[in-house]
Amino acid sequence: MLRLRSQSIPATLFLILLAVPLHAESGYNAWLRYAPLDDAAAAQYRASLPAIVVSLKNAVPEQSAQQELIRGIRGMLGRTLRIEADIPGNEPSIVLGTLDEIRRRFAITAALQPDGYWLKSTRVSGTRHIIIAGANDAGVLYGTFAFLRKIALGESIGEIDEKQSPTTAIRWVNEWNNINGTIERGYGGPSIFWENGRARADLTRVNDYGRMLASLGINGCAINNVNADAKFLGPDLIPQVARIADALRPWGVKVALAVDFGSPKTLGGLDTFDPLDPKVVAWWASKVDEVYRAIPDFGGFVLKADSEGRVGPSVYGRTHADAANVVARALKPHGGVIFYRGFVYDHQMDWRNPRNDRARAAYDNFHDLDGKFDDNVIIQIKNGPIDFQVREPASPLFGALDKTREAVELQITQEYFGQARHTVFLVPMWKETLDFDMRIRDRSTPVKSLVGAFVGVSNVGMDESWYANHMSQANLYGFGRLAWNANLSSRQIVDEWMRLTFGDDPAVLKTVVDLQLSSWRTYENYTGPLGLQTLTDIVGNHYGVAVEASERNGWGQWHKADSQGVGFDRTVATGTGFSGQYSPAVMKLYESLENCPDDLVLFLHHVPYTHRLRSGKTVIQYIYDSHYDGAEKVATYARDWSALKGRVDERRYQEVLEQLEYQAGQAVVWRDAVNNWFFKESGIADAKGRVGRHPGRVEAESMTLMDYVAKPVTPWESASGGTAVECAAGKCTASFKYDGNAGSRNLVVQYFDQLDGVSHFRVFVGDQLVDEWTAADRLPTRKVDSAASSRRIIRGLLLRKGDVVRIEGTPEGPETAALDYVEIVLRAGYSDR
Ligand code: GCW
Repeated sequence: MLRLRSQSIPATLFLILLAVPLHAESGYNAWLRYAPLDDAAAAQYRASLPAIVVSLKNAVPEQSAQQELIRGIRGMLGRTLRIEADIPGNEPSIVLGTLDEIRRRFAITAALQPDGYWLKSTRVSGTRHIIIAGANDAGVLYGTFAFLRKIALGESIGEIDEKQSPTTAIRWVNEWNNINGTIERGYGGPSIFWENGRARADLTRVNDYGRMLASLGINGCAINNVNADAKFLGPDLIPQVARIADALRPWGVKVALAVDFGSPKTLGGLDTFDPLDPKVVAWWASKVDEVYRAIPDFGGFVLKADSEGRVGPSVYGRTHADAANVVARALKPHGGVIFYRGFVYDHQMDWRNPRNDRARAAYDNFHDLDGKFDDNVIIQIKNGPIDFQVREPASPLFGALDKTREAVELQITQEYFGQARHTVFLVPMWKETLDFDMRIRDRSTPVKSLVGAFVGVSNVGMDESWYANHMSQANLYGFGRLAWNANLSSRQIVDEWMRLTFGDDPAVLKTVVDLQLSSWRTYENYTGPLGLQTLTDIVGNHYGVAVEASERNGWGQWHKADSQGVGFDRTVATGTGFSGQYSPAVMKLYESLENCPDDLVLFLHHVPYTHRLRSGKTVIQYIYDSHYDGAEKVATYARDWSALKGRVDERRYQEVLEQLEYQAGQAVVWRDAVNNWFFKESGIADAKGRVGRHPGRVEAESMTLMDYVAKPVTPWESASGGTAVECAAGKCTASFKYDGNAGSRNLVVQYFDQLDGVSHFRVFVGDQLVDEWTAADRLPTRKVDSAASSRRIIRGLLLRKGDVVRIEGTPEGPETAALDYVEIVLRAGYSDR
């Protein structure tokens, strides 16, 4: 074997080792990368950090804490801490333990809430020790992560004395995973938990996910879809759930399950699931006993009943309290809780009745039951009254339950927010809900003061980066940080996340922080502003634009736009009375058109298109302008990110760039679709003359077509001119003559990429092939529609008047190599290179 000569190697080898992660980051370690600190910082920490670690307990979470500390210090400082069994008399050490253990050894203590921690530098007979004390075992773990975070962020640990306790005791995630490995509304690949009806054989990813959760202080995880399969409580699966619990336990994360209310019948073989029937009471009790025998630290259940086709207590004329309590009483002796979802509504509502209003449902279903729920029932309330839309007011139910425990449910997975293909940082939106003052009894009562638990619908998957978008990780990070301390600001959160995830190069930091902080407003601008909701295809994939999808059906997400006006009258005076579900002070704000904030005006009022907003703009002009602003802004995101080449590791640089360029293209699709729709409906022109006019655009249907056939697209607004050309032959071409001035131009090809085929495209100028690509993306549609609409930019083509541009499409499978239009422009996307 070749032996390296040791003298000259170590320094270079060390540098190479340090350099590697910069070029090959997959995002797997998210904010827990422990990237090497720069030399000066590392030297400082090395000088002040003890070389020894002592854990006062041998139990699991402390052991994880100790291992994490070693891993983190090794990564950041290139030094391996030595484990000692006991505190050394004359050498500095880092000591991990609960407050009780620390008190016994150091005779110092502090007041902490459960899960809280204390980072404390102290001296014993002149020797310095750093204490990481937890109120309980989990607190030791959280303190360790906090300590490592401080080092990663370059904060001083010299004379440290910091206490933190979480503001809410229960901080859980829900994973809408199915037993076959699919995830409802998951965009980061298949389940990390389940595969083919069983827990995955290899649960390494679950363990690593537990580590990520613990780093944020998240202490529970419901590992299956709330549209629950009763089988999860069956004798085959309980041991499987126990295996998953084993993988999460080292990180202090309790496992929980979503359950089906019909289980006593479907699974238990009873002839009823009536919550008041003694047989049903006994069934739940014995089932829960069985679960706790397998998993003694099991967290509890999540229950979606009487909603979206799930069975519930209404079958027997019972109340939600009856339903929640029968399960709660089974869990109670074991210390378990039940999260009962407030997301209960009728999805078969008559849209013709102007009094019907889905937004009222949660409050109407629950407020009369206040006081009837057992104390281990927590009503899990989505942030808004509809369903995770781009903007909603805070759910009035938060203010309607005086005697009942409440949880806020936030959606980390970006169902209505571009499904991880768009970057949208949700923390600013969540904070609006959490900080919203419900003015209960005319006193300051922000939502965050009313909720005792946080639940985030996370839906990570097997994708290396967990969500298939590096930027989306910031939403899990932000959820966890807010669940721990709802008073942190969005900027603080994103700044931390950013530095831990990408490092602290000031240019990168500024670009990403600006991008993330503006991204929600940007997304709202090019989707559904003014409280219109997302305007997406709500009866299909919840992804592409489909303005009318929410109208004239029972799902109740109506915006009620017609030729005269737009918006849903939810006032007490003339509408559905929704605004009356709030306290008088909030009602006053929402009830009158004059007081209502512009951002929610169409959520609460029906107005003519010419209504002037508080900003002075008309509603219709606001719709047009915001869509242009939004699309323009995403183009700047891609441009600004592209300027970071060489400052971010190559892989993540490329992946983020591709994502942002794609998003910039989709923002144009949204812009045109929504604006064209409202233009057609209202008949009012854009004061700035943009809507319906696209300089340099050549519709595919107006080109010279060989074998391509023009077809109408549904809904019409999802393609330019309402029409696409599709290829039914083996190969088709569409060509046109360029009649602009000579010069360098960008050529934008708007084509459709469905998920059931991989078409091939080639573009020629004259006889010269200038670009080719395959439509191999996995977009969530089989149709030629806005979700499939994709963009290819060919930059810097030197064109002359009279040049013939020819696009050749070769379809594959059911996909038809469909084309929408070509644009020849000076500027397109983020740069003119
Ligand atoms: O947002 C909607 C989703 C459903 C989901 C439901 C819920 C799990 O479109 O997929 O079902 O909410 O929260 O129960």
